[in-house]
Amino acid sequence: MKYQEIIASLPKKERWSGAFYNYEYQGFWFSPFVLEGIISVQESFQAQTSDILLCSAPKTGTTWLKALAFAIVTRNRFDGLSDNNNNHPLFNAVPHDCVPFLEVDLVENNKKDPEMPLLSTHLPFSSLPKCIISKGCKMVYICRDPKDTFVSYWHYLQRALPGGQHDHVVKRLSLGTEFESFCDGSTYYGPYWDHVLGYWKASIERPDNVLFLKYEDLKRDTLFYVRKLGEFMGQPFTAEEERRGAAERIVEVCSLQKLSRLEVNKTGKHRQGTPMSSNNYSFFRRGMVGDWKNLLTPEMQRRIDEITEQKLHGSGFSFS
Ligand code: PAP
Repeated sequence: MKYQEIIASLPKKERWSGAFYNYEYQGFWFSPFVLEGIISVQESFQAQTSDILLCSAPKTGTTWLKALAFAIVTRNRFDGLSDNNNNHPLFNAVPHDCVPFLEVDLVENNKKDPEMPLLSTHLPFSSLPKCIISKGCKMVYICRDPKDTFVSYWHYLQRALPGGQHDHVVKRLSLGTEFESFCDGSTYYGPYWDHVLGYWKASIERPDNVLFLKYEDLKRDTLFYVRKLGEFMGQPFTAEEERRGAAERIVEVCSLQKLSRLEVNKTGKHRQGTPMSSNNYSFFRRGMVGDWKNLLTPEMQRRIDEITEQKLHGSGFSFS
């Protein structure tokens, strides 16, 4: 409630036929359900030098990155990842519930499990609490082709919302309207391209602090990036671990196929009873590169490609 005056003064745009508004804050658009938390963590979050942030815009590989990073950093704490170790957190909770989400979970109490350095955020680089940068915290950013990101977002809305507080919205969803909002940057945490560029520039300026990944690369050679993540997060795989295939095992356990078949991810709910409630299965769908071909018209494809070209021009970054 503390920040309602600030929020009331922000530019806003109607979402989902008036179901609620998104607000523009510091150059990005946010849903009202996270905005208070964002302003609050910007004011009072206390980063530790050892914190490692998993950063992403929505629908770009967040769930997968959380699962992989969590499995890597906790591999000596939880007894392996064998199929008969039913106690491992990844077998009992959606990856989102294994890694605290900065702008929601760390708002009031700054308490993190001291043995688990990971936290996650969808915040753009420019809106991160300043102490995260000044303390030199490590960050891993994942991005994805904007066309697949939009398509994933579109399917997510229809899978996540039913049965929750926004059930009534599902009938009002329109592909055309969502597409326009994605293109004009007003879907949550948008503009997507600016989000990516913020972390891209940070990764060039601070390569030791920011590891920049692409979903498509992670799909192409997951094992290579699991090893890279281990090194970057200060926990490289030892020769003994390599001999017993520890990195390979993490790749396998965190695969879409494995995670999506777990009971908790088929039937469980994330943040049940809150405005951010969603069905766990909505975080796992096809995981395909190029799935946009199954939804976007040639005109839509052209439109996103044009925006991408304009936005990335001169940045040195390309999605391909
Ligand atoms: P979030 O921002 O709501 O957390 P996020 O995890 O970033 O969503 O994106 C979901 C996408 O990641 C889905 O893509 P799709 O809609 O194109 O299928 C989902 O299938 C994919 N995904 C989730 N888990 C994995 C995984 N283990 N491996 C590969 N892709 C995954």
